[in-house]
Amino acid sequence: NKKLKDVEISFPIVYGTISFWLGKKASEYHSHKWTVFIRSATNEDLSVIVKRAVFQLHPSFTNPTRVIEQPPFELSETGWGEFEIAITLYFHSDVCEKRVDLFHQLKLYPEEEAGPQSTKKPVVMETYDEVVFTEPSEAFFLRVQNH
Ligand code: SLL
Repeated sequence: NKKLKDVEISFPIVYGTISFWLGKKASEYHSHKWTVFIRSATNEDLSVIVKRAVFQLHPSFTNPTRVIEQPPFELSETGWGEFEIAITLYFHSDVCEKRVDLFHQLKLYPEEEAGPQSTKKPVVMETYDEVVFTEPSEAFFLRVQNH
């Protein structure tokens, strides 16, 4: 598997959370429904490079290590509290042997300026980033070219 020197492949991504307050359906421990996601920032299929995304939730959740092996790389939960979610990306073997760790602070409650909580206005928090692969294999390079 030939490596291409002096070539860099950069993959723009967006990861974050979207959270809905449950309003009348809220209970003490399940006041919000939220989704954590990671996707391509340019509407590419992330599964071209990503084999698996592992989301590490707060230990108060049942089975806090969630493994997603198909797009969309996301999961939804209900809960009451904010915490940091660790996201680990594993790539296809011809893409990269290394993994990437990302961290995202789950946000459930709106900023004061945004007004009171509403079931109609989700709280969105997302981060733009780029995953860069240096000296890609020729196979991977050709695969992204054709996409
Ligand atoms: C806090 N440090 O105290 C944080 C912890 C944990 C949130 C927040 C669990 C829901 C469930 C849940 O929402 N945990 O029991 O399924 O704010």
